[in-house]
Amino acid sequence: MKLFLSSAVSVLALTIAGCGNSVEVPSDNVDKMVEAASPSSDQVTVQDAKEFLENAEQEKSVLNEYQARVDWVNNNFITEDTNWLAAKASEQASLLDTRLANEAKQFNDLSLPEDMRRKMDGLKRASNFPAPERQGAAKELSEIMTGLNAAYGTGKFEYKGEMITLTEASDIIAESDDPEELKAIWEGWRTISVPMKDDYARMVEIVNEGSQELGYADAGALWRGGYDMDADEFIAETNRLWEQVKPLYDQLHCNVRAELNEKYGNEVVPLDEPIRADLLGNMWAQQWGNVYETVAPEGAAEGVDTTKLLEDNDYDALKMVQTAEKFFTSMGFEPLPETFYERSLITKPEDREVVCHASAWDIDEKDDIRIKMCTKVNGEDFSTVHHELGHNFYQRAYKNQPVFYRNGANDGFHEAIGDMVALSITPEYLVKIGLLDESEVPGEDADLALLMRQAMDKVAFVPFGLMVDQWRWKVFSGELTPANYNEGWWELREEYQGVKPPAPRPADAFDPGAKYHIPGNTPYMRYFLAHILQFQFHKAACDAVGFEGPLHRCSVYGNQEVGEKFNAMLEMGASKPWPDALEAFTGSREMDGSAILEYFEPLQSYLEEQNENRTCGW
Ligand code: X8Z
Ligand code: ZN
Repeated sequence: MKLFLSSAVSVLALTIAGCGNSVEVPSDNVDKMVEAASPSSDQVTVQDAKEFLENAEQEKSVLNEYQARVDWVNNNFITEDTNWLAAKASEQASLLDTRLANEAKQFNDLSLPEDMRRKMDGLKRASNFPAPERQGAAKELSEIMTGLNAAYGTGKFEYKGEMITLTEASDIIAESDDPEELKAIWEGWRTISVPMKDDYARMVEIVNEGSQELGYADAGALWRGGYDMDADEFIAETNRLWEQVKPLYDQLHCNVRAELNEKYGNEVVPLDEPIRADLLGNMWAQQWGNVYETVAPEGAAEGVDTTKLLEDNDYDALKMVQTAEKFFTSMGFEPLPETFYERSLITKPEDREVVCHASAWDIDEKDDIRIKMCTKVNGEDFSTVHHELGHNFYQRAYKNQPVFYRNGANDGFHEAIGDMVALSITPEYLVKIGLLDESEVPGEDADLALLMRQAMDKVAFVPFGLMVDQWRWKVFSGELTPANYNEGWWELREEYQGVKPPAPRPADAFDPGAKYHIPGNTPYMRYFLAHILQFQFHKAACDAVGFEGPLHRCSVYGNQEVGEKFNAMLEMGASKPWPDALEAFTGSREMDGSAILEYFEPLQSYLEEQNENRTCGW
């Protein structure tokens, strides 16, 4: 089973089901290797390793489908009992992962064909949250992780005498421009995570112990080891990518702060300080699109308001999903199976507790793919629907890979697929699908507006995408202890994003826990990488069709040639190091921020002009 993203439990078992699938070990020279086993391998042979991997794949297939189904029910219907079941399934998965990872160690010194070595390495990182071998550890870990996920999913707080959910609170953060109200809602949501802190700290101890048993310094090192490069090199790589994008972010920040200052005054938005995080239209200030109107370039022609178009055309959640599906099929991908529509959850049920955070699921690693989303009819969720379907189409493209390779080339690829497709939602595309009238297509003079809207989500996100796991890396390494979890979080928020809380935080606050992926235990650097990769993919696709205009005007809707090339990358799954997959589609072996810079180039010039007489920075 593989889902993107969702519950704690799912993350425990990182590899994959495919019950009944025959197990392939696509090495053509295993037999030769058996004869020529290295001298250090006098106890175990390559044949032993081959059999071990075959059995491991079978075992994981069976358990993962079971766990996926239990998890699906738990995330769609959070109760005492489904939490109990999910914790049990997670414990079983965790025990299996730990056993297999430890058994794999016996082959450490054996010279293996590259493909088998890759699978062995993958096995050691099968879980991002490994339990240690000692009795009771997997149970304790699974119970904590399931509990954290459920606590987030059911979180509510009192506002004006009523208990409100994240969905309701988010609407207020998106729409209100009353600083007092925004502050109250922002602080209110953060009360739900206060009780998580002790469990979180205990979980960190357990997964560090498990990671150390696997030979990693801590769980952060285990996570950083998943990118076909040295863990330290990966840190340098993320910093390099950030340095590329930072000048653009700094300009955007400077302009947004100045516009918010005009709106709210010096008291609320001082011009030399980080921006108050509750004023940016999003509960975590991770995407700022909801305050676009405040920063809309003056005098520039209007862009396109997708929310309004969807509303005016009577779109509902189902139609949004079908429209996104059509984008993929227009590129030559097979339509989604009927079961997708029968089994997915696409609107928020009123009668039960669900985890509303959007996710894509692969229940059996064959055809039972689904999404779970409390979809609202707006532009943001229209993009998210494409994001989720990107996961599903990727899952289906690599379903014929061996079990251990049914995954993204790296996790950033998985997050970038649907986003790349959504970059093709241009005005011209909206005309093609009947959402916009030909006469309403904004001219070149609206490019600034289009780019500003996009930057408020995509550029604003980049430092947030980077800092979340920088925080977790520090937590895992012990550089941050429970006593300074929260200060450490806000130091990074300030350093990278230039945002600050609306008021000093209480001593017991655990603000990281109010962001889904912390209690949901989903690594986050994947989204940072995806924000670089999606533009790289988009540029490669546009180059492939010979598009000559500005990148943000390019749409690859209906282009089967691009679809074929795209599919060639997707169907590789994780069978090869990610630079091979990247090269297959883009011709380059390096992740590179120059495509996002090229996309926003006209905006960058505008921002620099706007900021000319301003003091930027914080
Ligand atoms: O969690 C998600 C997706 C599911 S994989 C909806 N995203 C991150 C977030 O919401 O924080 C997509 C963008 C970043
Ligand atoms: Zn995703």
